Amino acid sequence: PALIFATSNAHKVQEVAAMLGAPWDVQGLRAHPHVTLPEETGTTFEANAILKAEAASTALPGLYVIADDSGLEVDALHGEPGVYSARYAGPDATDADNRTRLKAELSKLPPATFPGRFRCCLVLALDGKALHVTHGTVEGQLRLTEQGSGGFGYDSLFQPDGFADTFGVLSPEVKNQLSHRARALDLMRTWMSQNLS
Ligand code: ITT
Repeated sequence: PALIFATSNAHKVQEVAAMLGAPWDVQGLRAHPHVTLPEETGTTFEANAILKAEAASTALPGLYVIADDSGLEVDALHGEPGVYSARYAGPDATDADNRTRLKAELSKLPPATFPGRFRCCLVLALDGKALHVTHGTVEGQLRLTEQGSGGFGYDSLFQPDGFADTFGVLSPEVKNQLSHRARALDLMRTWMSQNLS
């Protein structure tokens, strides 16, 4: 069956499509241009993921829809950028702008290691109602200089625990084994296999 991923982020679609596999046919919003995503007015990943999944599934009756709200928390920045990860450098910020802001904020602090984590909330919805919510986290350290060009967003600054390289250097296969999104998707896959025909 089709699983419509209600996101404007092609990297998220690529990762989830690579991870989920049969029987699901993961599709982005390209084939459904009438679907517009709501403003992310929530203050938690879960609230924003529910907003996106429920709005898109209202516009796509009878279709299973997932949404992902995710971001980076840095302990030394009191959890920032958090739910504002996509808008850290401003409303129209690019990933590169956001990385530049993060490096600038970390550079103002006394030299230290900077523990943090990526979080992902996934929501599955049908006909405007959330059916299931899962969460995933990956712990690691922020680096002050970018390393590698793989992945997207903050990947080139984030070194997952147990590895000596950032997600910008590690292969997509490695990222997809241990990422916040992989962990949330594992839980969603299990629920779908037990609850959907
Ligand atoms: P949609 O809301 O349309 O899904 P978005 O990119 O705006 O797309 P979010 O609002 O969930 O998504 O913001 C997530 C931000 O957190 C994203 O812009 C990245 O900068 C960062 N992020 C999330 N997952 C990431 C990952 O796996 N690697 C690197 N950065 C990630």
